[in-house]
Amino acid sequence: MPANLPPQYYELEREFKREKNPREKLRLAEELLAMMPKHKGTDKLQAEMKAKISKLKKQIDGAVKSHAVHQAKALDHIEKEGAGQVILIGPPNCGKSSLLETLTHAKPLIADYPYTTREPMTGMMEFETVQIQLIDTPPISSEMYENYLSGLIRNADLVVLVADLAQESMADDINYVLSKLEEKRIILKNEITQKPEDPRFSYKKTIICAHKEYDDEDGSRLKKLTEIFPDFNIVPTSIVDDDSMKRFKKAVFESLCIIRVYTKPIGHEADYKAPIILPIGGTVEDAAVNLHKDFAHKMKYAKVWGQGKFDGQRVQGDFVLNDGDIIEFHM
Ligand SMILES: Nc1nc2c(ncn2[C@@H]2O[C@H](COP(=O)(O)OP(=O)(O)OP(=O)(O)O)[C@@H](O)[C@H]2O)c(=O)[nH]1
Ligand SMILES: [Mg+2]
Repeated sequence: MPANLPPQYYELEREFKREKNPREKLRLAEELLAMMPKHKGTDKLQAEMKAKISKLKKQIDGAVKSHAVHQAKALDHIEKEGAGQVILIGPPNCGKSSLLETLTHAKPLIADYPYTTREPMTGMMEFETVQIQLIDTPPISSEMYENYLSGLIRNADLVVLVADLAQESMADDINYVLSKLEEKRIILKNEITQKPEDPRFSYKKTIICAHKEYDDEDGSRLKKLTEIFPDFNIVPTSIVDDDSMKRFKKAVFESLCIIRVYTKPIGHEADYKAPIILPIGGTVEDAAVNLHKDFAHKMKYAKVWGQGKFDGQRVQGDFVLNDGDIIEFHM
């Protein structure tokens, strides 16, 4: 039986063969498997691809565990921590490291000259009851693009593209970043409603941070930015404006499209310290699985407190939860 593979498959396969980075190779292998029509004619091909995927996973796993690689630091991948991973990217000197320093306990190098940051650095940003991981990165310009940035960006849950309102060239600098990433097959978008048609590309949810807002005295640069990038959510910020930092945190949380659900042991108060994080649309069953993989089978029903429902409403596994809901599981 012929495999009848689409032409895009062969393009992607060539890409896969050329790729040297194991993580990127794994991503492409998974795309190839997803693209394969599932019928008798592709049985062997599917099995081969699954074997390649498993081998790549082992290779990556082994590399992470190996002391030598640990020492050399794999810059293209940072383990996720907290409720979401957010990567700060942008032109040189726009204030990425200053944002990391202001919003987390991290102590990055900050200077009034460009190309200060040489390697990614992480920090945890607190927003109400959750911790969000921020990654500061080296700048992107015509003089510099660290190749590992592509992997880091693809893996992140959200991109914050930082524009420098102190620079006349701020819109050109942002356009340069957008086009450079497009060259690397990463498209930054305000909203992602579907996968890219060409599987070699990745879409990444992005907000623009219009930074150093006080350097834009008459607001003309912010106005220009909103006119040039009307599709993006633009958040004006300054590290000396606490309110703007609060707005920034809120915008980041909302853009992550997640909800916080608090658990409540029967007869006790809810635990607000360690919420369960679910994607928007997450159900009672998702929350149960998140706690423990067997929990969902054992659960008979749950009680939920929150907006738009009566207190202690009895619900089943398919009940859709909202941000801030409190849940009590009954076995
Ligand atoms: N006026 C003003 N200056 C800021 C603000 N945030 C950062 N800066 C200044 O901008 C300069 C660059 O800041 P960094 O945080 O090092 O910028 P960066 O984007 O990390 O720079 P690279 O690592 O070189 O890409 C420093 O002099 C900061 O003090 C702000 O909100 N307002
Ligand atoms: Mg920096």
